[in-house]
Amino acid sequence: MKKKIYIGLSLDIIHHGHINLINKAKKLGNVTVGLYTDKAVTSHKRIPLLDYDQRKVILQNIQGVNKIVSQNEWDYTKNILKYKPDIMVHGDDWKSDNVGKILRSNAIKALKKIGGRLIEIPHTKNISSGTLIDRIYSQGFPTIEKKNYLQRLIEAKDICRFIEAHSPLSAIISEKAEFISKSGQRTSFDGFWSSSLTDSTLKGKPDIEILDLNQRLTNINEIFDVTSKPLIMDIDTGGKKEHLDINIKNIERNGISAVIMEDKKGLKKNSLFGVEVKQEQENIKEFSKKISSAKKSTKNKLMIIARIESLILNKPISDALKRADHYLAAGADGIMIHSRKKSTKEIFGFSRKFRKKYPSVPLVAVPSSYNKVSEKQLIKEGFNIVIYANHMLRAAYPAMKKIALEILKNGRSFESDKTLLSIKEILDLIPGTK
Ligand code: SPV
Ligand code: MG
Repeated sequence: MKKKIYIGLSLDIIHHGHINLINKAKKLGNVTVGLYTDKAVTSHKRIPLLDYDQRKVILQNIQGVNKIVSQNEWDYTKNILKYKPDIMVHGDDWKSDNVGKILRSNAIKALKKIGGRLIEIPHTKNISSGTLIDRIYSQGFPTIEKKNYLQRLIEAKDICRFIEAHSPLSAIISEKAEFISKSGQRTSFDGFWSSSLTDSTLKGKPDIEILDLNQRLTNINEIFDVTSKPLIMDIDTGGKKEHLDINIKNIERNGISAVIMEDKKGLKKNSLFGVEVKQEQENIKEFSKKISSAKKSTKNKLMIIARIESLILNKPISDALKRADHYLAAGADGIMIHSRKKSTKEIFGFSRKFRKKYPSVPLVAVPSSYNKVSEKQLIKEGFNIVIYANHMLRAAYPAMKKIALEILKNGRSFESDKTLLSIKEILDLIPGTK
């Protein structure tokens, strides 16, 4: 009887390295391919360009593949124990990768349990899906995919993690940031938040809708020039309803994935002031009209997320829930519920009731004040997107202030040098500087 051979593939971009692997596996027996689901890929890296079903069609038409099963985790253990292959085949390149080493040792342990063994094939030189995909993304993110990309991300991930980007450099830092846990779990940010607060602060202006749309879009386009992750834009109140149609079309054309529009009116003040300043919530009917009109202006690529300010203005949870009903009926694609409390009591009071009624409507949290909350808790309470709304600028400001004062105090910069990026590092930071 032919031996059972197992290989795991994400197969987002097919290349000769895959064919080489399949051909070698084929010689050993009947090949089962564990095709990574979108969720499995996304738990480790970017969401695949092609979704699971599209990738499966490709795989079904590749010679030498006898069976396709889905692999739901980046780790092989579960599938090895389930499908009990005689041999698992893998490229030997995973030995030189930190996460790969952990996967390899887990796979060897699982194979031992079921009496199987591992055969490693020399990695096909000068090719990897990762490099090809990076090359595609470095060309920019096709506008048409942006909306789909965020929606697919919401579907594939327990929670999507967005971080404020006020400048191209802050966005580059966040795009590249990656944490690998001891168990080999890779964590990174899924995209950017263009914040009205930090965009305004960066320009030394108050967060009162004083920057015009073109200033905001210029900043965003500069970020898009050098990064490749989706962006959610804070559009404050959305401005005058007479301007909304042109503005929304402009925003969509610029490749933004979603806007968040808040239900305030008059001179907008930052929500984190709460009722310490005069700020007024728009009435439900008027704001619902704004949502419908914004939605009509899109070509259904841009998501319109309605932001409810009831809790900010000390109104009850019931008011927020009522507004959610109306805003969704008006066509909103998701809801952001905001709170400035330290405790999660009110925000979870809202999310529990909301989730019962709307099991799958995207729900967004911005835990700037209730920052003890963990992503795990937010997932449990039904949130789909977490936005770290101002953290990159809040990190930069004290660092810059400290250096400015130190230079004044010491009459030179020598003492500050140890906390600074070295001259070599800054020269090497952006490719092409040399
Ligand atoms: C922003 O980042 O500008 C926001 C979130 O709108 S908050 O500052 O909390 O209002
Ligand atoms: Mg704002």
